[in-house]
Amino acid sequence: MKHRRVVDIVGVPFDLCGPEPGSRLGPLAMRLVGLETGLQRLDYEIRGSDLCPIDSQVPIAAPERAGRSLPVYQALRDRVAGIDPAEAIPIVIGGDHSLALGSVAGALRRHGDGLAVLWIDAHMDLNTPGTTPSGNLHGMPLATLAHLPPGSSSAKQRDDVPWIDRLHGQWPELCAVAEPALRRGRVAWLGLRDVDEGEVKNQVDHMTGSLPLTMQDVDRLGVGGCLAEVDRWLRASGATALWVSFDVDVLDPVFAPGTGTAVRGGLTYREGHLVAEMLHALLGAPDCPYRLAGLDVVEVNPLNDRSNETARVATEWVLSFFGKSILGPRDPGRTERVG
Ligand SMILES: [Mn+2]
Repeated sequence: MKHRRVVDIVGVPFDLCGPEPGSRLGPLAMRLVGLETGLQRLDYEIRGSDLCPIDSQVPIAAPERAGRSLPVYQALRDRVAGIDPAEAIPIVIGGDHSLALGSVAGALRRHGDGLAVLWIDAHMDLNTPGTTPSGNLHGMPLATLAHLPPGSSSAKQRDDVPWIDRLHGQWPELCAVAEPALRRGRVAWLGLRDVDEGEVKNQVDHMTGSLPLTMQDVDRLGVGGCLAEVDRWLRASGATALWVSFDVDVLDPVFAPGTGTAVRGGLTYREGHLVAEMLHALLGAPDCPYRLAGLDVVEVNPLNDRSNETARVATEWVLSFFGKSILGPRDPGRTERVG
């Protein structure tokens, strides 16, 4: 009997930690354009459900948000940790990117030290209370996962983020969601183009061995060259599992306008798909020493969108990531040679 692959889709309709609400509708929007039927057509069995119902309460005052978010991260962590990697692959659909604290923390419980993360995003998401310009937790998940020290906040931050002291107080609790912490050399970024000065400092000072690939790297090396670099880095680091965190804002806003913090100069539709297809090929290669731990797809915000285009492009990306190809299953592996 043919082995059926199983995916466990965890929708997280949660968006308290971006600039404005709306990405709580992302999981629904992606289901409505056929995420599940598309995966079924690729012969995946679908499990899972949303982590919580869609909350209709707005607005929620900024100082309250981190406290309201903590139980969501903990619940998501426990949910992902409860998925046996031998049985199913977790797909976490957001929601804002702060929820990766929960999803990756869940994967860390399963894969421990061997877990690496590929952060496909226009942003580095490595701010701490000492560097954040906005106070929004969706710009800090990697810093909490890696247990970065909070740093001290500037006078300007105190003006811009009046609840910054509360955030400093909550930092240890937020970091404690991830136990063990993500190893600091085990993060690669792809598609960076809007990075805060403080994040660069955090990366240089604390993230020795991590691999930041920017849009300029994509321009110079192409998607294929960048992914070959990621693959080399993963093999050299001895990683045994890879969590892929896909923020739809890595795509150019021409193709993915429905997101909270769009930045021009991103991946084209074709480049985005090539990333997905090549990751599929890398992870499926017979000698690949690391296995797929799971996938986040975040920051689809239908309220900023045009005709649900962004949920559609994100869904198509997921299908490519899970093996959809132009010529179907008989496509003779043309994307398998990388670099
Ligand atoms: Mn992000």
